[in-house]
Amino acid sequence: MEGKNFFRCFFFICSVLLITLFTIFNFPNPISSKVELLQCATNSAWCTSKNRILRHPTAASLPHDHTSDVPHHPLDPLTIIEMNKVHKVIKSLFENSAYAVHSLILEDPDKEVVLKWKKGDALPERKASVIARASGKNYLLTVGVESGEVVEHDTSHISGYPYVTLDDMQKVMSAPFASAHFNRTIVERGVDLNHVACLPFSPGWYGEAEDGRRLVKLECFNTEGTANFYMRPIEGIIVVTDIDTNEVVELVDKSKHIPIPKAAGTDYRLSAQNGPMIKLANPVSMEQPNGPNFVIEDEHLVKWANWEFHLRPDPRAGVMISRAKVLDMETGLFRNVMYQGFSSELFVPYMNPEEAWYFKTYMDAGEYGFGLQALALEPLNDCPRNAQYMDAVFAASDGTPYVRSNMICIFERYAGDTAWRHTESPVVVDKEIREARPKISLVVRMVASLANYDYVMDWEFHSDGLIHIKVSLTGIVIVKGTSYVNMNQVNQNEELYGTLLSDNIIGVVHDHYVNYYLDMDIDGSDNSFVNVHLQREYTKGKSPRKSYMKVNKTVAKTEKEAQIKLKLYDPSEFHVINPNKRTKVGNPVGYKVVPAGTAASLLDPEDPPQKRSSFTNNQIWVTRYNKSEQWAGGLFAYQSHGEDTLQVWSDRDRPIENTDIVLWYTLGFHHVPCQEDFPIMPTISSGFDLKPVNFFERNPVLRVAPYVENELPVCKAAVSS
Ligand SMILES: *[C@@H]1O[C@H](CO)[C@@H](O)[C@H](O)[C@H]1NC(C)=O
Ligand SMILES: *[C@@H]1O[C@H](CO)[C@@H](O)[C@H](O)[C@H]1NC(C)=O
Ligand SMILES: *[C@@H]1O[C@H](CO)[C@@H](O)[C@H](O)[C@H]1NC(C)=O
Ligand SMILES: [Cu+2]
Repeated sequence: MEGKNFFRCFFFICSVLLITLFTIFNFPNPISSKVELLQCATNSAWCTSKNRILRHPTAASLPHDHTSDVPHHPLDPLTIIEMNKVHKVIKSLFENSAYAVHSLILEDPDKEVVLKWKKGDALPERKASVIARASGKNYLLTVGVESGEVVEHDTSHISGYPYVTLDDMQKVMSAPFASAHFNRTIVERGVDLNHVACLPFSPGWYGEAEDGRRLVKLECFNTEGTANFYMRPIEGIIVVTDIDTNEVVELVDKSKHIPIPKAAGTDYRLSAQNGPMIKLANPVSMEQPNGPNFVIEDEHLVKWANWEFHLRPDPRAGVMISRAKVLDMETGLFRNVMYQGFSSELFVPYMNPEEAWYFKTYMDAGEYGFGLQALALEPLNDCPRNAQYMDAVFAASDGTPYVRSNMICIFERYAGDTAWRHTESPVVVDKEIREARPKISLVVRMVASLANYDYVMDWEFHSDGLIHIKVSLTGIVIVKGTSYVNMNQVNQNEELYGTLLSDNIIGVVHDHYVNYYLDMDIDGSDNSFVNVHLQREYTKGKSPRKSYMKVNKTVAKTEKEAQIKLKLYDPSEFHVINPNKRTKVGNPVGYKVVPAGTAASLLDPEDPPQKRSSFTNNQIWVTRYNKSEQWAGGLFAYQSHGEDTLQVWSDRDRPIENTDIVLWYTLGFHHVPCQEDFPIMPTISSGFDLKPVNFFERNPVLRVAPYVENELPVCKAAVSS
């Protein structure tokens, strides 16, 4: 009670100041507002202000109705108005007979057009790229938003199907219950038919016998007594179903002796926890009394510190970053770094060849739509208090738009790290020198929940020019039922395909790969890829030293020369440079990709899943820019054979020197589950960097001011009323 009065008192003292502050903030006079802020911070007015407790109500973070949105930039996603126009065209095209829209997105204007466009210019013609299915055929269409003109592209040479729609999934989930055999085997296993959920898993592709039908393999779970039904698999039942007809094609009914794992201890919800809690009694938060340092102009153009980029949600990739440019403090000019970057495909092969498991080799972006599965973020826990959110407008399977709110969050991060520092001891200089600068970055985040698994996808921009691309895995490991409850029951040589995590539950070994498309344009589109090889050189008696490490640079001439498998004892750096532009001292300007998450696939290259996801054959690839080569696992990844993949494009071995090139990076994790992953796994992360190399003339964050005590707010937890 006393605390509350204390805060109220401060609120009154500071309220006058606050009003003054708001008046000042409305004028572009950063110096005077900063002075006022200092006074207020010491009085903690910010700490009790409504703005701190409710998030800054800026235009970008207010829930907003998108019905009248208009595009401002050539790369802005299609608006509701535009999608409705395209929807009409599609409907009339199929003459109101049955069709399904699998994807309806902006068709990016040609790169030259976007590069030439300046704010204030008229927008280039708005076009939609539509993937639809009707009468058992895939359609790839370009639709003029205003003209209604339709161009159909021939895709008859590409195998596979577009990603399943939410409608497809919803409809097919009830298909097993039409089978009397299915009902019987469920009841025989002691499971109540009212507590069964069947999830549609993509079947992969294992030979031509599976062609000609769009299939799913449903696996069923007992939902009784837990929200975490994934821990209660009804092992050995796979219901192979035709998505188009909902007809059960085959029922695999094995492993009847395996019991359904118990529900106890599987629920992860707060309400289901009993026992002592780990308590962090003192809350930790990041305070930004003056609001964020970034602005989002015209809904999609993000400007922060020395960075500027276009950000849009995409139903397949999730987050698309375009036109990323960094301000050069030496010249005051923005410089191009990356034309476009996004997660192009995923590959998650489970390592169990048995009948109910062998097909589990998911390509989540191409089979399910990575962005489509990104649900609303949970403020304060998915993203910090100082985050702002961006909504997505996606198309439903009839082609009508809907809003996915809070799909992406954008926030500044101060994690207590240093951007650079040095201390010089007074032994050498008269007076000790201590210089340190805080590292502050900007994070763009999305979380895709692919049924059981959650992928937290971050793009983190640093003011020293570095871009950190991070994937965090959490959520629920897909498990296999077993009759074992203790390892002492398992024969020494018996293959479990995983780890016994709990009674009757095996966490099956698997991998996760995420391939990134990175169209680097370092100071322009014509770039080269350089292998900066580090090798051992011998001094041959010319020095007391026997050997040293030497740098040997080789420019890759063709695509095959840029198929890179990382080697720990034969290392290289990998640079994308602009050979036509040099620094003052004569080095070509560049960026390097700094690998991490380097798990490499151990599957046979001719194994069907590996062929389909052959982008995991190398960690780094470089291809010649081609607008239609975006999806590393193929345009139609679902049941694809693997003839439209990054490997196939790269094997054309086109010239890549001093031309427009695309860098591809495959981030990988091997995952041998452990007991800590039960019943829900603690987050594990890995990320790689795009880092400037001889891009700037000098340390680009030299002229960053340090923090001083008075500038930072000191707040207590928000007072509840
Ligand atoms: C199977 O069980 C479900 C749920 O009780 C029921 O709705 C359905 O009609 C049953 N199917 C058959 C073929 O009996
Ligand atoms: C540098 O590397 C290239 C390609 O591996 C090799 O052919 C060449 O001999 C190397 N040069 C030196 C000086 O080591
Ligand atoms: C561009 O990519 C498409 C799809 O892979 C291919 O058919 C076409 O030949 C490519 N064009 C060039 C010039 O490589
Ligand atoms: Cu995993």
